[in-house]
Amino acid sequence: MPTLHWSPRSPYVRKVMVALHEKGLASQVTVVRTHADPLIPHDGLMQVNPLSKIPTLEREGLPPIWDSRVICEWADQEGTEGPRLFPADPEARVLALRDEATGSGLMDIALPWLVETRMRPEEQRSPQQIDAWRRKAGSTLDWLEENIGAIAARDFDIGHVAIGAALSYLDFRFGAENWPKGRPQLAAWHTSFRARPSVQATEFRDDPRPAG
Ligand SMILES: N[C@@H](CCC(=O)N[C@@H](CS)C(=O)NCC(=O)O)C(=O)O
Repeated sequence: MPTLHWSPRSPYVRKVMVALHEKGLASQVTVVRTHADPLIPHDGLMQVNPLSKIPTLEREGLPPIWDSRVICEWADQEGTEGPRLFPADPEARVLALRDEATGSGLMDIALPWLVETRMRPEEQRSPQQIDAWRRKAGSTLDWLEENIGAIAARDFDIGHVAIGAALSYLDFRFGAENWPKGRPQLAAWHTSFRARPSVQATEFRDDPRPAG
C-alpha cells in the first residue's frame, strides 16, 4: 500500500486527503504522522523527500512523489470513482489549475504568517511583512468573492478542493481575521464545500505532535 506522510494540521495534506476521499482511495493509502517543522529539517523525511515537506507519498516499487498538486494528480489517475479532478478539456483544465494555484497560494501566505506570528519571538517579527500577507490574502479573498459564481458553476475539480481547503485553514488558524465578513457569496460556497463527505472526513485538528 502507498504510505502518505500526513498531519491533520496541514492544509496541503488536507487537499490530498479530500482528493483521496473523492476518488475512493482513502482506504487504500496508509497514513503516517510526520511532523515537518519549517524551522527543523526532518532527517528521516529528507531521506524520502529532500525538501523535508509533507505531503509526501511513498509508493511500493515506484519512486516517491511529493507536492500536494502532484499527489492529487496521482490520485486522479489511480482512482476510478468520483469527479475528474484534473479535467481533460484544455480550457477546463487551465481554470482548474489556476484555482488550484489560488487556493495553494492562500496556503503559501497563511503558513509563513502563522510561523511569524506564533513561533517567532515578538521582537523578531516584521510588521511590514505581516501587513503584506494580510493585504495579499485580503485581495485574493476579494477576487474569490467576485469570481466564486463562475468557479462554482464548473464541475467539482482540483481548484474547488484547494480553495475550500484554504478557506477551512483560515477558519482553523486565523478565525479572528473573520474572512467571511463582507464576502457572502464565498461564505455560502464554503458552507456547501464543508458539507461534502470528503471534507467532513478530513477535519483539521491539533493532535499531539510526534517526537521525531
Ligand atoms: N507546495 C507544497 C507545500 C508543502 C508544505 O509546505 N508543507 C508544510 C506543512 S503544512 C511543510 O512540510 N513544511 C515544512 C517545511 O517547510 O520545511 C505542497 O503543495 O505540498
